[in-house]
Amino acid sequence: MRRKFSIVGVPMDLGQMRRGVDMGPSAMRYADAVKRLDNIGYEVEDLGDIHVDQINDDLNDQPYLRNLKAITKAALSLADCVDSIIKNGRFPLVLGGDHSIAIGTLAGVARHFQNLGVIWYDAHGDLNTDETTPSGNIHGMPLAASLGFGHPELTDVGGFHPKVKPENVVIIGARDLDQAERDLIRKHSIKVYTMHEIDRLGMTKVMEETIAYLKETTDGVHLSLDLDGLDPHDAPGVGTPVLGGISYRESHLAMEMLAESGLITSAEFVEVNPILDEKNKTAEVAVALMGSLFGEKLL
Ligand code: 6HN
Ligand code: MN
Ligand code: MN
Ligand code: MN
Repeated sequence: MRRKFSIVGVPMDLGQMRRGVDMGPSAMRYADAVKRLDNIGYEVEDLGDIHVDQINDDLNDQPYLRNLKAITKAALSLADCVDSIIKNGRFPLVLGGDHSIAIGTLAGVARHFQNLGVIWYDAHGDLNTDETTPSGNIHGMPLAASLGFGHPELTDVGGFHPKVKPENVVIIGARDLDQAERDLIRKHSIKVYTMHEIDRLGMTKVMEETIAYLKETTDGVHLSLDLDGLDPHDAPGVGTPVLGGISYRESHLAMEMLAESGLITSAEFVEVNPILDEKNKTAEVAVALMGSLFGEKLL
């Protein structure tokens, strides 16, 4: 893994309806994200936040793509930022913000890899398009957009698509998939470990298989970790909580196994909403998971 880290925040809350998730980057900084990585021994720089327009610009005329313009504008700035972080030989760590920001992160990362792998750690598939969305919320679309499905303004951020191929994606923790998302998963044979598989196989096996699967074909792996992948008991500060999720301990184990694998080349932690949280618990969980993902040792 690269030894130098660049942290960038994206105070984005326009991809969904619950305000407050734009304060996620601050909450994770308050939970000492920088110090946590610094203590492991990395050189860390915090680049601050990407600018996000504060207007719900097209709420009325685009009910199936709420705030499209402001979201794609921020996505492009984020893509350029992530691109230059990687060009500088550093590891990009993105703090969200709602999950719509992954469109920009992946647009930046994908410029550097022929066969980018993606681990989508989430209760949801985020595989909707403007034609299938039940909510109009773009945070339900970033994985679809990165695969090249959906509105061209989302799929073509950075001027190319797709950012990732279906066979290089692994979804972990899914338990709330819309019918169209299930159809897309089947049609494109996307690898998914739902909560059922996590219960049956255990997280150790799930991660062993995920790592073996991605190791074969990818030249880099992005981790997109939506805190709602965890159970709401452990991560209550999220906008779309779903009961029956991955525990904090299982998540630690998953991150530790990823650390040992050396596979991860970029990461983002999203959907932390301090307004809905209990004393910044979810931000603290996110930062603790960063610790294990980046090789923190207990002894
Ligand atoms: N997230 N499938 C639902 C939708 O509105 O498309 C929920 C999406 C949640 C997205 O948590 O990042
Ligand atoms: Mn706002
Ligand atoms: Mn998500
Ligand atoms: Mn989610």
